[in-house]
Amino acid sequence: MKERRPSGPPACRAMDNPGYARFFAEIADLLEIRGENPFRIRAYRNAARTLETLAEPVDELASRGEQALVALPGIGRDLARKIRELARTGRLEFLERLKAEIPPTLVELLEVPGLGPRRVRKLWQEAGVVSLDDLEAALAEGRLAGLEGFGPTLIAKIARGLAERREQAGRVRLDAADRAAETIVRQLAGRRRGLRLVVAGSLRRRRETVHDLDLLATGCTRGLIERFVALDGVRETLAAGGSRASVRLASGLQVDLRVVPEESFGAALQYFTGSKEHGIALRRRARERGLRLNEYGLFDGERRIAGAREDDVYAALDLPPIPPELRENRGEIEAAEQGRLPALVSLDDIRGDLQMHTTWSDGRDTIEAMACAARERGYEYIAITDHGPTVRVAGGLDAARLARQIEEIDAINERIEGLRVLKGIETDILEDGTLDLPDDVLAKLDYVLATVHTRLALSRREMTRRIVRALRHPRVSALGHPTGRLIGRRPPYEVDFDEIVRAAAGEGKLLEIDGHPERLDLDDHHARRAAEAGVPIVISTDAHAAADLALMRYGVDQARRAWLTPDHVANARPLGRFLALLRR
Ligand code: DGT
Ligand code: ZN
Ligand code: CA
Ligand code: CA
Repeated sequence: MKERRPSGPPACRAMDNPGYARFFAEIADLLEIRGENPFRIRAYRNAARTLETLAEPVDELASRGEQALVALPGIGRDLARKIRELARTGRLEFLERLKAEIPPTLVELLEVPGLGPRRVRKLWQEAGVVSLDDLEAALAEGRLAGLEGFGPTLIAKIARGLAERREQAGRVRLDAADRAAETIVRQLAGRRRGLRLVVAGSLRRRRETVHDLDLLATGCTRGLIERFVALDGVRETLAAGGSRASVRLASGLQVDLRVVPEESFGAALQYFTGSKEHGIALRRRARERGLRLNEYGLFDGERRIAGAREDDVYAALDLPPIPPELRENRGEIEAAEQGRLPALVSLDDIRGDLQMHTTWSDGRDTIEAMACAARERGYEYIAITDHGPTVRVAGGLDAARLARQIEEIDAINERIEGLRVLKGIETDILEDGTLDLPDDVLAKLDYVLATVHTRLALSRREMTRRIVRALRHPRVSALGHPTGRLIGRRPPYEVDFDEIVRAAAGEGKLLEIDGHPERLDLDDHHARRAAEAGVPIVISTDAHAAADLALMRYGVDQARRAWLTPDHVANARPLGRFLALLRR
Protein backbone atom coordinates (compact mmCIF):
# COMPACT_ATOMS: atom_id res chain seq x y z
CA MET A 1 0.00 0.00 0.00
CA LYS A 2 1.00 3.62 -0.34
CA GLU A 3 1.76 5.54 2.77
CA ARG A 4 1.62 9.06 4.01
CA ARG A 5 4.58 11.16 2.98
CA PRO A 6 6.09 13.77 5.18
CA SER A 7 4.80 17.21 4.29
CA GLY A 8 6.12 18.64 1.09
CA PRO A 9 6.24 22.20 -0.15
CA PRO A 10 2.90 24.01 -0.14
CA ALA A 11 1.10 23.56 -3.41
CA CYS A 12 -0.22 26.57 -5.25
CA ARG A 13 -2.38 25.16 -7.99
CA ALA A 14 -4.56 22.04 -8.03
CA MET A 15 -3.68 19.77 -5.14
CA ASP A 16 -4.35 16.05 -4.92
CA ASN A 17 -6.06 14.49 -1.92
CA PRO A 18 -2.89 13.30 -0.21
CA GLY A 19 -1.66 16.87 -0.62
CA TYR A 20 -4.59 18.14 1.41
CA ALA A 21 -4.15 15.38 3.94
CA ARG A 22 -0.51 16.36 4.53
CA PHE A 23 -1.47 19.82 5.75
CA PHE A 24 -3.77 18.42 8.39
CA ALA A 25 -1.38 15.68 9.43
CA GLU A 26 1.27 18.37 9.87
CA ILE A 27 -1.06 20.43 12.05
CA ALA A 28 -1.68 17.35 14.19
CA ASP A 29 2.08 16.78 14.52
CA LEU A 30 2.73 20.36 15.52
CA LEU A 31 -0.10 20.43 18.05
CA GLU A 32 1.22 17.24 19.53
CA ILE A 33 4.75 18.60 19.74
CA ARG A 34 3.27 21.53 21.63
CA GLY A 35 1.46 19.15 23.95
CA GLU A 36 -2.07 20.29 23.12
CA ASN A 37 -5.40 18.65 23.83
CA PRO A 38 -5.39 15.05 22.51
CA PHE A 39 -8.96 15.32 21.19
CA ARG A 40 -8.07 18.28 19.08
CA ILE A 41 -5.02 16.45 17.74
CA ARG A 42 -7.09 13.38 16.94
CA ALA A 43 -9.63 15.51 15.07
CA TYR A 44 -6.90 16.72 12.70
CA ARG A 45 -5.49 13.23 12.24
CA ASN A 46 -8.93 11.86 11.41
CA ALA A 47 -9.49 14.66 8.95
CA ALA A 48 -6.17 13.88 7.26
CA ARG A 49 -7.13 10.23 6.93
CA THR A 50 -10.58 11.08 5.56
CA LEU A 51 -9.14 13.42 2.92
CA GLU A 52 -6.36 11.07 1.92
CA THR A 53 -8.65 8.17 1.10
CA LEU A 54 -11.57 10.06 -0.35
CA ALA A 55 -12.58 8.77 -3.77
CA GLU A 56 -13.61 12.21 -5.01
CA PRO A 57 -11.08 15.05 -5.47
CA VAL A 58 -11.14 17.38 -2.45
CA ASP A 59 -10.60 20.23 -4.90
CA GLU A 60 -14.00 19.58 -6.44
CA LEU A 61 -15.83 19.15 -3.15
CA ALA A 62 -14.34 22.38 -1.89
CA SER A 63 -15.47 24.25 -4.98
CA ARG A 64 -19.02 23.13 -4.27
CA GLY A 65 -19.01 24.90 -0.93
CA GLU A 66 -18.76 24.28 2.78
CA GLN A 67 -21.85 22.05 2.91
CA ALA A 68 -20.29 19.38 0.68
CA LEU A 69 -17.29 19.20 3.01
CA VAL A 70 -19.21 19.15 6.26
CA ALA A 71 -21.02 16.06 4.96
CA LEU A 72 -17.75 14.11 5.18
CA PRO A 73 -17.06 12.03 8.28
CA GLY A 74 -15.03 13.92 10.87
CA ILE A 75 -15.14 17.26 9.03
CA GLY A 76 -16.88 20.07 10.94
CA ARG A 77 -17.36 23.74 10.08
CA ASP A 78 -13.91 24.80 11.22
CA LEU A 79 -12.13 22.11 9.19
CA ALA A 80 -14.34 22.75 6.18
CA ARG A 81 -13.32 26.41 6.26
CA LYS A 82 -9.67 25.45 6.44
CA ILE A 83 -10.04 23.08 3.48
CA ARG A 84 -11.60 25.86 1.44
CA GLU A 85 -8.85 28.25 2.45
CA LEU A 86 -6.31 25.69 1.23
CA ALA A 87 -8.18 25.15 -2.03
CA ARG A 88 -8.30 28.90 -2.64
CA THR A 89 -4.83 29.95 -1.58
CA GLY A 90 -2.70 26.80 -1.29
CA ARG A 91 -1.83 27.93 2.25
CA LEU A 92 -3.21 27.68 5.77
CA GLU A 93 -2.75 30.65 7.99
CA PHE A 94 -3.36 28.55 11.09
CA LEU A 95 -0.54 26.15 10.14
CA GLU A 96 1.81 29.02 9.44
CA ARG A 97 1.10 30.57 12.82
CA LEU A 98 1.73 27.22 14.49
CA LYS A 99 5.01 26.87 12.64
CA ALA A 100 6.10 30.33 13.66
CA GLU A 101 5.72 29.38 17.30
CA ILE A 102 8.17 26.49 17.40
CA PRO A 103 11.79 26.20 16.25
CA PRO A 104 11.63 25.51 12.50
CA THR A 105 14.18 22.68 12.64
CA LEU A 106 12.09 20.76 15.16
CA VAL A 107 9.88 19.16 12.52
CA GLU A 108 12.88 17.56 10.82
CA LEU A 109 13.24 15.41 13.90
CA LEU A 110 9.95 13.75 12.99
CA GLU A 111 11.63 12.15 10.00
CA VAL A 112 14.01 10.20 12.21
CA PRO A 113 12.79 6.63 12.66
CA GLY A 114 11.56 6.09 16.20
CA LEU A 115 10.65 9.73 16.75
CA GLY A 116 7.01 10.70 16.79
CA PRO A 117 5.63 14.06 17.93
CA ARG A 118 5.44 13.04 21.56
CA ARG A 119 9.07 12.02 21.74
CA VAL A 120 10.13 15.09 19.80
CA ARG A 121 8.36 17.17 22.42
CA LYS A 122 10.25 15.39 25.17
CA LEU A 123 13.58 15.92 23.41
CA TRP A 124 12.78 19.59 22.99
CA GLN A 125 11.47 20.27 26.46
CA GLU A 126 13.76 18.08 28.50
CA ALA A 127 16.99 17.83 26.51
CA GLY A 128 16.93 21.09 24.59
CA VAL A 129 17.15 19.21 21.28
CA VAL A 130 15.60 21.29 18.49
CA SER A 131 17.47 20.11 15.39
CA LEU A 132 19.13 17.09 13.82
CA ASP A 133 22.51 18.53 14.77
CA ASP A 134 21.39 18.86 18.39
CA LEU A 135 20.19 15.29 18.28
CA GLU A 136 23.49 14.06 16.94
CA ALA A 137 25.34 15.91 19.69
CA ALA A 138 23.01 14.63 22.39
CA LEU A 139 23.51 11.07 21.14
CA ALA A 140 27.26 11.48 21.08
CA GLU A 141 27.28 12.80 24.64
CA GLY A 142 24.94 10.06 25.85
CA ARG A 143 22.44 12.64 27.04
CA LEU A 144 19.32 10.79 25.86
CA ALA A 145 19.85 7.90 28.24
CA GLY A 146 18.48 9.95 31.11
CA LEU A 147 15.16 10.70 29.41
CA GLU A 148 12.15 8.77 30.52
CA GLY A 149 10.99 6.34 27.81
CA PHE A 150 14.31 6.47 25.92
CA GLY A 151 15.66 2.95 26.48
CA PRO A 152 18.81 1.58 24.86
CA THR A 153 16.88 -0.06 22.00
CA LEU A 154 15.16 3.17 21.06
CA ILE A 155 18.37 5.16 21.34
CA ALA A 156 20.18 2.67 19.10
CA LYS A 157 17.37 2.91 16.58
CA ILE A 158 17.48 6.70 16.58
CA ALA A 159 21.25 6.67 16.12
CA ARG A 160 20.98 4.27 13.19
CA GLY A 161 18.14 6.24 11.63
CA LEU A 162 20.09 9.46 11.91
CA ALA A 163 23.21 7.95 10.34
CA GLU A 164 21.15 6.56 7.49
CA ARG A 165 19.48 9.91 6.96
CA ARG A 166 22.85 11.62 6.70
CA GLU A 167 24.00 9.03 4.20
CA GLN A 168 20.81 9.29 2.18
CA ALA A 169 20.82 13.06 2.18
CA GLY A 170 21.16 14.40 -1.31
CA ARG A 171 20.36 11.09 -3.01
CA VAL A 172 17.37 10.80 -5.31
CA ARG A 173 15.31 7.76 -6.09
CA LEU A 174 16.11 5.75 -9.20
CA ASP A 175 12.82 6.59 -10.93
CA ALA A 176 13.29 10.33 -10.43
CA ALA A 177 16.87 10.07 -11.71
CA ASP A 178 15.61 8.15 -14.75
CA ARG A 179 13.10 10.84 -15.58
CA ALA A 180 15.68 13.60 -15.24
CA ALA A 181 18.19 11.72 -17.41
CA GLU A 182 15.62 10.89 -20.08
CA THR A 183 14.53 14.51 -20.33
CA ILE A 184 18.08 15.77 -20.71
CA VAL A 185 19.08 13.13 -23.25
CA ARG A 186 15.93 13.82 -25.27
CA GLN A 187 16.51 17.57 -25.25
CA LEU A 188 20.18 17.38 -26.13
CA ALA A 189 20.37 14.41 -28.44
CA GLY A 190 16.77 13.84 -29.53
CA ARG A 191 17.11 13.99 -33.31
CA ARG A 192 20.86 14.36 -33.64
CA ARG A 193 22.08 11.24 -35.36
CA GLY A 194 25.78 11.93 -35.11
CA LEU A 195 25.78 12.56 -31.38
CA ARG A 196 26.12 9.79 -28.84
CA LEU A 197 24.96 10.73 -25.38
CA VAL A 198 24.72 8.04 -22.74
CA VAL A 199 24.19 7.66 -19.03
CA ALA A 200 26.99 6.23 -16.86
CA GLY A 201 27.50 6.22 -13.08
CA SER A 202 25.21 4.70 -10.49
CA LEU A 203 22.20 5.27 -12.73
CA ARG A 204 23.61 2.88 -15.31
CA ARG A 205 24.33 0.38 -12.54
CA ARG A 206 20.67 0.81 -11.55
CA ARG A 207 21.37 1.58 -7.93
CA GLU A 208 18.20 2.30 -5.96
CA THR A 209 19.26 5.88 -5.34
CA VAL A 210 21.76 8.11 -7.11
CA HIS A 211 23.71 11.11 -5.96
CA ASP A 212 24.34 12.70 -9.33
CA LEU A 213 23.98 11.91 -13.03
CA ASP A 214 27.04 11.18 -15.13
CA LEU A 215 26.57 11.72 -18.85
CA LEU A 216 29.10 10.97 -21.56
CA ALA A 217 29.02 12.33 -25.07
CA THR A 218 30.99 11.67 -28.19
CA GLY A 219 30.68 12.26 -31.95
CA CYS A 220 29.14 15.51 -33.19
CA THR A 221 29.46 17.39 -29.92
CA ARG A 222 30.06 20.91 -31.20
CA GLY A 223 28.09 23.38 -29.07
CA LEU A 224 26.91 20.62 -26.75
CA ILE A 225 28.36 22.08 -23.54
CA GLU A 226 26.75 25.45 -24.29
CA ARG A 227 23.39 23.84 -24.97
CA PHE A 228 23.72 21.70 -21.84
CA VAL A 229 24.26 24.58 -19.42
CA ALA A 230 21.41 26.50 -21.10
CA LEU A 231 18.84 23.70 -20.68
CA ASP A 232 15.45 24.66 -19.24
CA GLY A 233 15.75 22.72 -16.02
CA VAL A 234 19.19 24.08 -15.08
CA ARG A 235 19.26 26.24 -11.97
CA GLU A 236 22.96 26.81 -11.70
CA THR A 237 26.14 26.06 -13.61
CA LEU A 238 28.72 24.65 -11.22
CA ALA A 239 31.53 24.34 -13.75
CA ALA A 240 31.88 24.60 -17.52
CA GLY A 241 34.91 24.08 -19.72
CA GLY A 242 35.82 22.85 -23.18
CA SER A 243 35.06 19.16 -22.58
CA ARG A 244 33.05 19.04 -19.40
CA ALA A 245 30.40 20.80 -17.39
CA SER A 246 28.44 20.31 -14.19
CA VAL A 247 25.07 21.83 -13.51
CA ARG A 248 22.49 21.71 -10.78
CA LEU A 249 18.89 21.22 -11.86
CA ALA A 250 15.95 23.01 -10.29
CA SER A 251 15.22 19.76 -8.44
CA GLY A 252 18.63 19.98 -6.75
CA LEU A 253 20.06 17.06 -8.72
CA GLN A 254 23.60 17.56 -10.03
CA VAL A 255 24.43 16.48 -13.57
CA ASP A 256 27.96 16.01 -14.90
CA LEU A 257 28.56 15.94 -18.63
CA ARG A 258 31.85 14.87 -20.18
CA VAL A 259 32.70 15.02 -23.85
CA VAL A 260 35.23 12.40 -24.90
CA PRO A 261 36.91 11.49 -28.20
CA GLU A 262 35.50 8.45 -29.95
CA GLU A 263 38.64 6.39 -29.49
CA SER A 264 38.24 6.78 -25.70
CA PHE A 265 34.49 6.46 -25.44
CA GLY A 266 34.40 2.83 -24.26
CA ALA A 267 37.14 3.36 -21.70
CA ALA A 268 35.42 6.49 -20.39
CA LEU A 269 32.11 4.67 -20.21
CA GLN A 270 33.81 1.89 -18.28
CA TYR A 271 35.51 4.35 -15.94
CA PHE A 272 32.52 6.57 -15.23
CA THR A 273 30.06 3.71 -14.88
CA GLY A 274 31.98 2.59 -11.85
CA SER A 275 31.57 1.51 -9.25
CA LYS A 276 34.73 2.97 -7.90
CA GLU A 277 35.54 -0.40 -6.29
CA HIS A 278 34.94 -2.31 -9.51
CA GLY A 279 37.15 0.19 -11.35
CA ILE A 280 39.96 -0.21 -8.87
CA ALA A 281 39.84 -3.99 -9.15
CA LEU A 282 39.84 -3.80 -12.94
CA ARG A 283 42.78 -1.40 -13.05
CA ARG A 284 44.69 -3.73 -10.74
CA ARG A 285 44.03 -6.55 -13.19
CA ALA A 286 45.40 -4.40 -15.99
CA ARG A 287 48.54 -3.62 -13.99
CA GLU A 288 49.07 -7.31 -13.27
CA ARG A 289 49.18 -7.82 -17.03
CA GLY A 290 51.68 -5.02 -17.49
CA LEU A 291 48.98 -2.74 -18.92
CA ARG A 292 47.58 0.60 -17.84
CA LEU A 293 43.83 1.33 -17.74
CA ASN A 294 42.34 4.79 -17.39
CA GLU A 295 39.42 6.78 -18.77
CA TYR A 296 41.26 7.27 -22.10
CA GLY A 297 41.91 3.65 -22.87
CA LEU A 298 43.81 0.51 -22.09
CA PHE A 299 47.48 1.04 -22.87
CA ASP A 300 50.44 -1.17 -23.51
CA GLY A 301 53.21 1.35 -23.03
CA GLU A 302 52.19 4.23 -25.30
CA ARG A 303 50.01 2.09 -27.51
CA ARG A 304 46.24 2.11 -26.98
CA ILE A 305 45.06 -1.50 -27.27
CA ALA A 306 41.41 -0.82 -26.44
CA GLY A 307 39.25 2.21 -25.77
CA ALA A 308 36.56 2.89 -28.36
CA ARG A 309 34.23 0.17 -27.11
CA GLU A 310 33.62 -0.87 -23.54
CA ASP A 311 33.41 -4.57 -24.40
CA ASP A 312 36.86 -4.36 -25.99
CA VAL A 313 38.33 -3.07 -22.75
CA TYR A 314 37.04 -6.13 -20.91
CA ALA A 315 38.04 -8.44 -23.75
CA ALA A 316 41.60 -7.11 -23.75
CA LEU A 317 41.71 -8.04 -20.06
CA ASP A 318 40.52 -11.56 -20.94
CA LEU A 319 37.04 -10.96 -19.58
CA PRO A 320 33.57 -11.19 -21.09
CA PRO A 321 31.47 -8.02 -20.82
CA ILE A 322 30.24 -7.58 -17.25
CA PRO A 323 26.69 -6.19 -16.93
CA PRO A 324 26.76 -2.76 -15.23
CA GLU A 325 24.37 -3.95 -12.49
CA LEU A 326 27.04 -6.38 -11.28
CA ARG A 327 29.89 -3.89 -11.13
CA GLU A 328 30.07 -3.49 -7.37
CA ASN A 329 33.14 -5.63 -6.70
CA ARG A 330 31.06 -8.37 -5.19
CA GLY A 331 32.80 -11.22 -6.98
CA GLU A 332 31.86 -10.29 -10.55
CA ILE A 333 35.42 -10.12 -11.88
CA GLU A 334 36.26 -13.58 -10.50
CA ALA A 335 32.98 -14.95 -11.88
CA ALA A 336 33.68 -13.39 -15.27
CA GLU A 337 37.18 -14.83 -15.32
CA GLN A 338 35.85 -18.32 -14.59
CA GLY A 339 33.00 -18.06 -17.09
CA ARG A 340 30.46 -18.14 -14.25
CA LEU A 341 28.73 -14.81 -14.82
CA PRO A 342 24.99 -15.29 -14.30
CA ALA A 343 22.73 -14.95 -17.36
CA LEU A 344 20.73 -12.21 -15.66
CA VAL A 345 16.96 -12.10 -15.76
CA SER A 346 15.57 -9.39 -18.04
CA LEU A 347 12.23 -7.67 -18.43
CA ASP A 348 11.38 -9.93 -21.37
CA ASP A 349 11.56 -12.98 -19.13
CA ILE A 350 8.74 -11.76 -16.89
CA ARG A 351 5.42 -13.48 -17.56
CA GLY A 352 3.22 -12.11 -14.84
CA ASP A 353 2.81 -9.52 -12.11
CA LEU A 354 1.82 -10.78 -8.69
CA GLN A 355 1.01 -7.71 -6.64
CA MET A 356 -1.50 -5.07 -7.70
CA HIS A 357 -4.35 -3.07 -6.26
CA THR A 358 -7.61 -2.08 -7.90
CA THR A 359 -10.60 0.15 -7.23
CA TRP A 360 -11.72 -2.59 -4.83
CA SER A 361 -9.22 -1.15 -2.33
CA ASP A 362 -6.78 1.72 -2.84
CA GLY A 363 -6.02 1.27 -6.55
CA ARG A 364 -7.20 3.70 -9.21
CA ASP A 365 -8.15 1.24 -11.97
CA THR A 366 -10.57 -1.65 -12.26
CA ILE A 367 -9.60 -5.31 -12.39
CA GLU A 368 -10.49 -5.34 -16.06
CA ALA A 369 -8.30 -2.32 -16.79
CA MET A 370 -5.39 -3.95 -14.97
CA ALA A 371 -5.94 -7.17 -16.90
CA CYS A 372 -5.99 -5.41 -20.25
CA ALA A 373 -2.85 -3.45 -19.43
CA ALA A 374 -1.15 -6.68 -18.37
CA ARG A 375 -2.11 -8.38 -21.60
CA GLU A 376 -0.75 -5.45 -23.57
CA ARG A 377 2.54 -5.98 -21.78
CA GLY A 378 2.48 -9.56 -23.04
CA TYR A 379 1.93 -11.18 -19.65
CA GLU A 380 0.37 -14.62 -19.25
CA TYR A 381 -1.00 -14.05 -15.80
CA ILE A 382 -1.50 -11.55 -13.01
CA ALA A 383 -2.73 -11.75 -9.45
CA ILE A 384 -5.12 -9.19 -8.05
CA THR A 385 -3.99 -8.51 -4.51
CA ASP A 386 -6.15 -5.89 -2.91
CA HIS A 387 -5.71 -5.30 0.79
CA GLY A 388 -7.34 -7.39 3.49
CA PRO A 389 -9.53 -5.77 6.14
CA THR A 390 -6.75 -4.53 8.44
CA VAL A 391 -5.67 -1.76 6.12
CA ARG A 392 -8.97 0.03 6.51
CA VAL A 393 -7.66 3.38 5.29
CA ALA A 394 -6.90 1.67 1.99
CA GLY A 395 -10.44 0.28 1.70
CA GLY A 396 -9.37 -3.27 2.55
CA LEU A 397 -11.63 -6.18 1.63
CA ASP A 398 -13.53 -8.24 4.17
CA ALA A 399 -14.64 -11.81 3.44
CA ALA A 400 -17.95 -10.75 1.88
CA ARG A 401 -16.42 -8.24 -0.54
CA LEU A 402 -13.64 -10.66 -1.39
CA ALA A 403 -16.27 -13.25 -2.31
CA ARG A 404 -17.82 -10.74 -4.71
CA GLN A 405 -14.43 -9.89 -6.13
CA ILE A 406 -13.81 -13.58 -6.78
CA GLU A 407 -17.03 -13.71 -8.81
CA GLU A 408 -15.95 -10.70 -10.81
CA ILE A 409 -12.56 -12.29 -11.54
CA ASP A 410 -14.26 -15.49 -12.69
CA ALA A 411 -16.37 -13.44 -15.07
CA ILE A 412 -13.35 -11.55 -16.38
CA ASN A 413 -11.45 -14.78 -16.94
CA GLU A 414 -14.39 -15.96 -19.07
CA ARG A 415 -14.26 -12.82 -21.18
CA ILE A 416 -10.53 -12.26 -21.56
CA GLU A 417 -8.39 -14.33 -23.88
CA GLY A 418 -4.73 -15.03 -23.38
CA LEU A 419 -4.39 -13.91 -19.77
CA ARG A 420 -5.26 -15.64 -16.55
CA VAL A 421 -6.29 -13.42 -13.65
CA LEU A 422 -5.37 -15.14 -10.41
CA LYS A 423 -7.45 -14.48 -7.32
CA GLY A 424 -5.25 -13.05 -4.65
CA ILE A 425 -5.06 -10.91 -1.59
CA GLU A 426 -2.49 -8.84 0.24
CA THR A 427 -3.31 -10.12 3.68
CA ASP A 428 -1.90 -8.44 6.74
CA ILE A 429 0.30 -10.35 9.12
CA LEU A 430 -1.08 -9.39 12.51
CA GLU A 431 1.11 -8.83 15.52
CA ASP A 432 0.90 -12.47 16.61
CA GLY A 433 1.68 -13.81 13.14
CA THR A 434 -1.89 -14.78 12.26
CA LEU A 435 -3.51 -13.31 9.14
CA ASP A 436 -6.35 -10.84 8.82
CA LEU A 437 -8.64 -13.23 6.92
CA PRO A 438 -9.87 -16.68 7.99
CA ASP A 439 -8.40 -19.86 6.47
CA ASP A 440 -11.58 -20.87 4.64
CA VAL A 441 -11.59 -17.51 2.86
CA LEU A 442 -7.92 -17.76 1.93
CA ALA A 443 -8.55 -21.28 0.65
CA LYS A 444 -10.61 -19.84 -2.21
CA LEU A 445 -7.65 -17.87 -3.54
CA ASP A 446 -4.88 -18.78 -5.96
CA TYR A 447 -2.26 -16.49 -4.46
CA VAL A 448 -1.93 -15.26 -0.90
CA LEU A 449 0.62 -12.49 -0.40
CA ALA A 450 1.27 -11.87 3.28
CA THR A 451 2.70 -8.53 4.37
CA VAL A 452 3.39 -6.48 7.47
CA HIS A 453 1.94 -2.95 7.62
CA THR A 454 1.24 -2.36 11.29
CA ARG A 455 3.17 -2.51 14.55
CA LEU A 456 6.51 -2.13 12.82
CA ALA A 457 8.34 -1.41 16.05
CA LEU A 458 8.37 -4.95 17.45
CA SER A 459 11.61 -6.33 18.79
CA ARG A 460 13.75 -8.34 16.39
CA ARG A 461 12.71 -11.58 18.06
CA GLU A 462 9.01 -10.80 18.04
CA MET A 463 9.07 -9.60 14.42
CA THR A 464 10.96 -12.69 13.30
CA ARG A 465 8.56 -14.99 15.12
CA ARG A 466 5.59 -13.09 13.66
CA ILE A 467 6.78 -13.44 10.07
CA VAL A 468 7.97 -17.02 10.40
CA ARG A 469 4.56 -18.00 11.73
CA ALA A 470 2.91 -16.41 8.70
CA LEU A 471 5.29 -18.24 6.35
CA ARG A 472 4.29 -21.51 7.98
CA HIS A 473 0.61 -20.83 7.31
CA PRO A 474 -0.37 -23.43 4.69
CA ARG A 475 -2.37 -20.90 2.62
CA VAL A 476 0.38 -18.31 2.31
CA SER A 477 2.14 -18.22 -1.07
CA ALA A 478 4.64 -15.42 -0.59
CA LEU A 479 5.95 -12.81 1.79
CA GLY A 480 5.53 -9.33 0.28
CA HIS A 481 7.92 -6.37 0.73
CA PRO A 482 9.75 -8.51 3.31
CA THR A 483 11.70 -5.84 5.21
CA GLY A 484 9.19 -2.98 5.16
CA ARG A 485 11.66 -0.25 4.27
CA LEU A 486 10.64 2.85 2.34
CA ILE A 487 13.60 4.32 0.50
CA GLY A 488 14.77 7.56 2.05
CA ARG A 489 11.90 7.54 4.52
CA ARG A 490 11.83 4.48 6.70
CA PRO A 491 14.48 1.91 7.49
CA PRO A 492 13.66 -1.80 7.42
CA TYR A 493 12.09 -3.20 10.53
CA GLU A 494 14.20 -5.26 12.87
CA VAL A 495 14.13 -8.87 11.76
CA ASP A 496 16.44 -11.88 11.52
CA PHE A 497 16.54 -12.11 7.76
CA ASP A 498 18.41 -15.42 7.64
CA GLU A 499 15.69 -16.95 9.78
CA ILE A 500 13.08 -15.67 7.30
CA VAL A 501 15.03 -17.20 4.45
CA ARG A 502 15.29 -20.53 6.27
CA ALA A 503 11.55 -20.55 6.95
CA ALA A 504 10.68 -19.66 3.35
CA ALA A 505 13.04 -22.35 2.04
CA GLY A 506 11.67 -24.93 4.45
CA GLU A 507 8.03 -24.13 3.74
CA GLY A 508 8.44 -23.77 -0.02
CA LYS A 509 7.29 -20.15 0.05
CA LEU A 510 8.31 -17.28 -2.22
CA LEU A 511 9.94 -14.03 -1.16
CA GLU A 512 9.03 -10.91 -3.08
CA ILE A 513 10.95 -8.08 -4.63
CA ASP A 514 8.36 -5.34 -4.44
CA GLY A 515 9.54 -3.42 -7.48
CA HIS A 516 7.94 -0.11 -6.63
CA PRO A 517 10.88 2.32 -6.73
CA GLU A 518 9.95 3.56 -3.28
CA ARG A 519 10.32 0.06 -1.84
CA LEU A 520 12.65 -2.18 -3.87
CA ASP A 521 12.21 -4.63 -1.06
CA LEU A 522 13.91 -7.16 -1.01
CA ASP A 523 16.98 -5.12 -1.86
CA ASP A 524 19.87 -6.49 -3.92
CA HIS A 525 21.81 -7.96 -0.97
CA HIS A 526 18.79 -9.66 0.57
CA ALA A 527 17.46 -11.00 -2.71
CA ARG A 528 20.83 -12.50 -3.54
CA ARG A 529 21.06 -14.21 -0.17
CA ALA A 530 17.52 -15.59 -0.46
CA ALA A 531 18.06 -16.89 -4.00
CA GLU A 532 21.35 -18.52 -3.03
CA ALA A 533 19.46 -20.36 -0.30
CA GLY A 534 17.10 -21.73 -2.94
CA VAL A 535 14.11 -19.51 -2.24
CA PRO A 536 12.22 -18.54 -5.42
CA ILE A 537 11.93 -14.78 -5.82
CA VAL A 538 8.75 -13.21 -7.18
CA ILE A 539 9.12 -9.74 -8.73
CA SER A 540 6.02 -7.58 -8.61
CA THR A 541 5.09 -3.93 -9.00
CA ASP A 542 2.62 -3.19 -6.17
CA ALA A 543 0.77 -1.28 -8.91
CA HIS A 544 -1.96 1.09 -7.80
CA ALA A 545 -2.93 1.96 -11.38
CA ALA A 546 -2.61 0.30 -14.79
CA ALA A 547 0.30 2.55 -15.72
CA ASP A 548 2.22 1.32 -12.69
CA LEU A 549 2.66 -2.09 -14.29
CA ALA A 550 5.57 -0.41 -16.09
CA LEU A 551 7.40 -0.26 -12.74
CA MET A 552 8.35 -3.90 -13.32
CA ARG A 553 11.63 -2.72 -14.79
CA TYR A 554 12.72 -1.43 -11.38
CA GLY A 555 12.06 -4.78 -9.77
CA VAL A 556 14.00 -6.48 -12.55
CA ASP A 557 16.89 -4.02 -12.17
CA GLN A 558 17.10 -4.86 -8.49
CA ALA A 559 16.93 -8.58 -9.31
CA ARG A 560 19.82 -8.16 -11.74
CA ARG A 561 21.85 -6.39 -9.07
CA ALA A 562 21.10 -9.47 -6.95
CA TRP A 563 22.64 -11.74 -9.62
CA LEU A 564 19.30 -13.43 -10.34
CA THR A 565 18.76 -15.54 -13.46
CA PRO A 566 15.31 -16.45 -14.83
CA ASP A 567 15.59 -19.73 -12.92
CA HIS A 568 15.57 -17.85 -9.62
CA VAL A 569 12.49 -15.85 -10.54
CA ALA A 570 9.11 -17.48 -9.94
CA ASN A 571 7.21 -15.24 -12.35
CA ALA A 572 9.64 -15.90 -15.17
CA ARG A 573 7.89 -19.28 -15.37
CA PRO A 574 4.91 -20.07 -17.56
CA LEU A 575 1.60 -20.19 -15.67
CA GLY A 576 1.50 -23.95 -15.18
CA ARG A 577 4.97 -24.07 -13.69
CA PHE A 578 4.30 -20.99 -11.60
CA LEU A 579 1.21 -22.60 -10.09
CA ALA A 580 3.13 -25.82 -9.52
CA LEU A 581 5.64 -23.82 -7.51
CA LEU A 582 2.85 -22.54 -5.26
CA ARG A 583 1.58 -26.06 -4.62
CA ARG A 584 4.88 -27.44 -3.38
P1 DGT B 1 26.61 8.28 -7.00
O1 DGT B 1 26.74 9.44 -7.93
O2 DGT B 1 27.12 8.56 -5.63
O3 DGT B 1 25.25 7.73 -6.97
O4 DGT B 1 27.54 7.08 -7.52
P2 DGT B 1 28.47 7.03 -8.81
O5 DGT B 1 29.00 5.65 -8.88
O6 DGT B 1 27.76 7.55 -10.00
O7 DGT B 1 29.70 7.95 -8.41
P3 DGT B 1 30.26 9.32 -9.02
O8 DGT B 1 29.23 10.11 -9.70
O9 DGT B 1 31.00 9.98 -7.90
O10 DGT B 1 31.34 8.85 -10.06
C1 DGT B 1 30.98 8.17 -11.23
C2 DGT B 1 31.99 7.09 -11.49
O11 DGT B 1 33.26 7.66 -11.75
C3 DGT B 1 32.23 6.17 -10.31
O12 DGT B 1 31.28 5.15 -10.23
C4 DGT B 1 33.61 5.66 -10.61
C5 DGT B 1 34.28 6.85 -11.22
N1 DGT B 1 35.03 7.59 -10.17
C6 DGT B 1 34.69 8.78 -9.68
N2 DGT B 1 35.58 9.17 -8.73
C7 DGT B 1 36.48 8.19 -8.65
C8 DGT B 1 37.66 7.99 -7.86
O13 DGT B 1 38.04 8.80 -7.03
N3 DGT B 1 38.33 6.83 -8.05
C9 DGT B 1 37.93 5.92 -8.96
N4 DGT B 1 38.63 4.79 -9.10
N5 DGT B 1 36.85 6.07 -9.70
C10 DGT B 1 36.13 7.19 -9.57
ZN1 ZN C 1 1.67 -3.48 1.05
CA1 CA D 1 26.94 9.64 -10.16
CA1 CA E 1 29.44 12.38 -10.78
